[in-house]
Amino acid sequence: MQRTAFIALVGRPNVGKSTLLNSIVGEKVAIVSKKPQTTRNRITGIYTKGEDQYVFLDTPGMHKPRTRLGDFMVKTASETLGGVDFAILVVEAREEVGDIEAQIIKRFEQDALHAILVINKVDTVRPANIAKTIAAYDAAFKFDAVIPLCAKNGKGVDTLLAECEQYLTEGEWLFDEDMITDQPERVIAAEIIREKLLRTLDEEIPHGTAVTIEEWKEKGGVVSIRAEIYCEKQSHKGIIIGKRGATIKTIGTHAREDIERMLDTRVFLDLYVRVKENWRDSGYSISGFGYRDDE
Ligand SMILES: Nc1nc2c(ncn2[C@@H]2O[C@H](COP(=O)(O)OP(=O)(O)OP(=O)(O)O)[C@@H](O)[C@H]2O)c(=O)[nH]1
Ligand SMILES: [Mg+2]
Repeated sequence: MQRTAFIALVGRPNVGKSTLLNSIVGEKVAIVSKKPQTTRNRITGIYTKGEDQYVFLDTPGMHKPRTRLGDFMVKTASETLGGVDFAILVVEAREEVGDIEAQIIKRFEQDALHAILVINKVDTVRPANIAKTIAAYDAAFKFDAVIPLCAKNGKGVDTLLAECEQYLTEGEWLFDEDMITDQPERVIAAEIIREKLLRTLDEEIPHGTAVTIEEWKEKGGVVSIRAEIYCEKQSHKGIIIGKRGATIKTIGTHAREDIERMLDTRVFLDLYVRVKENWRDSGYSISGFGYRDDE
């Protein structure tokens, strides 16, 4: 008999939710960067073992939104919590419950949602800090389990998966056995380019970028992709391109390598940079970039 469960990964930005998702499914389905607010959409990661299928939903980090895109991101995370069997709250060992975490916990209470607490990045903290963090969260909510782990090297992820088993219920799988995500390859390719922007550029600029795939052609064992990078200011465009095109070249090379790995084929990647002022506050633009804005 097949069993399945829907599980939300929630938490503030930058705690390692997407890293954990990738670690669970064993491949990169969600982009990761050092900068907060990397994830913008809900991302599905599917883990199937024997008769059991776990559908994990990675979400944008919960934060106080300052743009319409931010509103969309927080709404996405919040709505995801409405449709799952249980949640995993991912935190870092901060020794106290933060405002954002307290709000998420309130939501668990309102929805009578079961939750597991994951204390991530244990490779960076002392055991005493972990113990204090556990004590603080124990006092705030009755988590079904508390699991310290390291999403980056995978240590503790097996324990988390074993803990998730109790929530499985009998029911037909929604996805094929060999599927690890429901995102189309084009969407992942655009995300990979956005990841390289986040990793290459300073602070604010990459947060104002969006990537669209304009062309995708396969011929003679080569995939040719034309992608457009949108940024918010003419000056940002100059920075993205760099001196004599050096920056955009680096971004393109790194993105192409990752896309080739994903598709297991040779790739030609052509990148264009365009300016669309204040697109993060335009409902029209953000839905055009694939961030639905229903309001
Ligand atoms: N040292 C260490 N770093 C980690 C670990 N897990 C994630 N990171 C790093 O933390 C940063 C943020 O990781 P993400 O997975 O993008 O975090 P996120 O929670 O998805 O962030 P948003 O999408 O912005 O909400 C990256 O630089 C990761 O490499 C870990 O277990 N140990
Ligand atoms: Mg993320």
